[in-house]
Amino acid sequence: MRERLRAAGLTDIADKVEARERLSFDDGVRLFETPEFLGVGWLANRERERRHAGRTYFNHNLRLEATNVCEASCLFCSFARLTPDQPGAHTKSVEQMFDRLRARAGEALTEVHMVNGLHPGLPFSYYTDLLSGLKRIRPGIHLKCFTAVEIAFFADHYGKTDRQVLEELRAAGLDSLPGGGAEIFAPRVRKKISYDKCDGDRYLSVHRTAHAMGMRTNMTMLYGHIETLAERVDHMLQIRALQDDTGGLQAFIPLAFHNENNQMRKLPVPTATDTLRTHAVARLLLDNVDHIKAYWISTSVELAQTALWFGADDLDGTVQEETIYHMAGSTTPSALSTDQIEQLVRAAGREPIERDTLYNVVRVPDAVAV
Ligand code: V47
Repeated sequence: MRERLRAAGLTDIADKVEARERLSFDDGVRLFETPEFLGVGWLANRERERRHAGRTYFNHNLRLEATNVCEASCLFCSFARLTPDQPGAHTKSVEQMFDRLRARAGEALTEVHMVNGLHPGLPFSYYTDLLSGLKRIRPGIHLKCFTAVEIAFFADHYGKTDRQVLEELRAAGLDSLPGGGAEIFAPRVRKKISYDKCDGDRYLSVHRTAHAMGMRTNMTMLYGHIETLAERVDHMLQIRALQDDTGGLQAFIPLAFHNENNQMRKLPVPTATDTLRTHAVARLLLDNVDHIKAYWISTSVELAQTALWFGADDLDGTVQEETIYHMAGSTTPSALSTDQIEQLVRAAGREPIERDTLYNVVRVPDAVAV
């Protein structure tokens, strides 16, 4: 492989990675542009194995969404409805949400991951009631709820600071923030695809505040639409800079654009090689982030398995009730059991480890005799 990397003019980057030196913006762009796809994957895999060997993390979680009414009009979104009276709009009562969790009483869930639309007509107490009720039903469950975009919306809409919102939600049971809403930070792109929700600086600032309060968070990047490769690198390096300051970020999740039932349906979706390369470049650039997650609902199950050899060490979770991607054309199942995930990881030649949201090991499944 060294010979291939040399022939592709990547020896300097390979040497830096080996010496654990930080890669630059230009290095990132070169890793995206080089035709030496396997070389980039090889470097990322070596880095992944240095950190985690063959270990591959997943968790037993439940996706919930309380409302898809959203005053933002992101062009890529197939899930939101602008007003409550539009066809397909729904807002659940807190009791209906509690029933969704109660229905899983027999399952060894460790996390609820909730993302909602930006609904202008609900009181703030709706969200605190939701959190405290979910915690009452399952006191041990980790509540990973509300993206930084939702936190910024709550602050503006209810006249609070970001910190007040986070503190009040934490007092009600919030444990950490999921990574949604990042899209691409570059204003050129953001103005076009999601012009009326919080900008990249605010997204990062909400995460900074959460980290300062001792909360852990994840961050994402929506790729494969109108962004340039340089804008992807810029996005990752802004995340790296924040992580240098706070250390509160747990995982980075590249999210592959899906093009059905939204205003960007004329664009093609990213190719398989683009998806694998994006996970690989993330592993190499984000030297201060422990985990790169392949979200199987976004990549496809097969590509998520392959990404485990291109820098990814996490497969997200069992998920169970997913709409954002399925409304945008994802053909994956909307749930996998922990047994299925374990088998997928093993079939990919890796070792499954069930974790909780904070990456504490919950269970190391026994290898199945063949
Ligand atoms: O914020 C919406 C994206 C995100 C589309 O933190 C789309 O552990 C592709 O953030 N095509 C929600 N992407 C999902 C998310 C996530 C997923 C898994 C784990 C974690 C975590 C977070 O989905 C949204 C948006 O960026 N999205 N529509 C679409 N058409």
